[in-house]
Amino acid sequence: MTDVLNPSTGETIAAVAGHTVESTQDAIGRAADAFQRWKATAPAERAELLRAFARAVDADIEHLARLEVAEAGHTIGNARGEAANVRDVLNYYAGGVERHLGDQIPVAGGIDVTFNDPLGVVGIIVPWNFPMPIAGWGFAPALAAGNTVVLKPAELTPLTAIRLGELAVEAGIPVDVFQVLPGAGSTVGQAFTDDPRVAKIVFTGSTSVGEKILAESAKTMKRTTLELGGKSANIVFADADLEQAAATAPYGVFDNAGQDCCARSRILVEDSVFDRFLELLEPAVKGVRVTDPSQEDAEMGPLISAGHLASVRSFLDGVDVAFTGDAPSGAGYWLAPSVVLPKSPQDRIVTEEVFGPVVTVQRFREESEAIAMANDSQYGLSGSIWTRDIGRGLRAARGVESGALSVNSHAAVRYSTPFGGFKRSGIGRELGPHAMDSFTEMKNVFIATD
Ligand code: TAP
Repeated sequence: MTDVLNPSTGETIAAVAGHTVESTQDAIGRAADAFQRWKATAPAERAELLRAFARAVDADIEHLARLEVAEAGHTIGNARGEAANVRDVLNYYAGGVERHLGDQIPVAGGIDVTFNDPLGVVGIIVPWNFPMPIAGWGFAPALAAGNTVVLKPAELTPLTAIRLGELAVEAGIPVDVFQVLPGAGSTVGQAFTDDPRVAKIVFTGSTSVGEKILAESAKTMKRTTLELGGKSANIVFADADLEQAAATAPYGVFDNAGQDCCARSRILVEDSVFDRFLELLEPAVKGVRVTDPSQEDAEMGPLISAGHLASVRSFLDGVDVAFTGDAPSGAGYWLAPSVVLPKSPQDRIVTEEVFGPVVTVQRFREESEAIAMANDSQYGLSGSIWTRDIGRGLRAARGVESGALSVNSHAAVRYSTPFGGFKRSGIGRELGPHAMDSFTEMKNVFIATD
């Protein structure tokens, strides 16, 4: 049994039995059997079952949200939005089941058509930072495309995933089509990667584990979608609405206590407005309400664990902290939002993913330098650009090597638009209109008519 702790208090809230390698292999075997039936389900029926699942999630939003506040320390407002996101993603891909079209291609001597065949069993490995949405971004399109799913939540945050598994069954999703298997990454996750019956792995988490999964998946030629780390830039040009850019910058990085692969954790500010921007940023950071995440007005909660808090704190050793916000003291894993002025672009705090409520602010002199600084990273997941010049906004958005950029906004992930990273931020795209393609093999069939 593994204890699940409330990160706001450090208290144990549940104990969850983890799967073994053997019980994981049994579950994969049942998922492989269920695949034969699920892929043969009539499209309209599969779509209706996913809509029923969405309705079950909708009816359970408050319960799911309270679980997420308790196990992950998410603010109650965010947690409700995350449960609603699972519902919305299920509905979105339910709408895709009957619209996942193939092609008819002009050829001589017959007709040529393509089919989107499901892959089989899909293994989804989920991290602790957004336990519900990240699970849904994988299982909704996977199920819609006709695959069965085995899903491993993070050991730190298994409770909402377990509940989603129950809701699927209550909604009528056939047995073994969607199984949630709590347990350790080195046991359950590794068993997914090792098993030749698993056709695809969807992994979200650290770049180091992602690299391992990619290498090991090659042995059985598994398809992979990897969503890994980030070190995204928030570029503020001198012609931007500075008040708006400064007021929103804290929420672009400190949301979910900075435990967000899309966190805009490097603010790059044009030299001529650097000092003014910092003057505006300070009250905005101090205004972030860091408190008990179950309170309706909470804007930031604790970090996920004592170990992670120590890891994030280690980035603050020996750096120049310009100013901080507030955080509760006492029990729980709290850290005040912190703004750092790095000494060099090579500082660890500039180059490595901190995954906590810490942001650096650096200056640039011209557009080309801003883009070069944004791209001076092994990662390329997200980013923001603030300017009133639409041409510059578009040039910068095209120039930054990142998968999901926003101009005059910190919007990152919408279920109707593609999401994923360049460079070492990952492989493949989740969400958006084409996500079901990555859960199918395209089959080409030629039928002679002559
Ligand atoms: P990881 O170790 O990468 O964990 C992510 C998931 O992978 C968890 O479910 C984990 O299981 C599982 N896992 C671990 N080893 C595995 C293996 N050998 N085979 C298959 N699955 C395995 O991340 P973490 O330790 O939680 O966080 C470390 C750092 O990763 C963070 O500080 C942050 O920088 C980054 N991170 C990034 C993201 C995103 S969204 N890109 C999310 C979380 C963390 P367990 O239950 O055993 O942990």
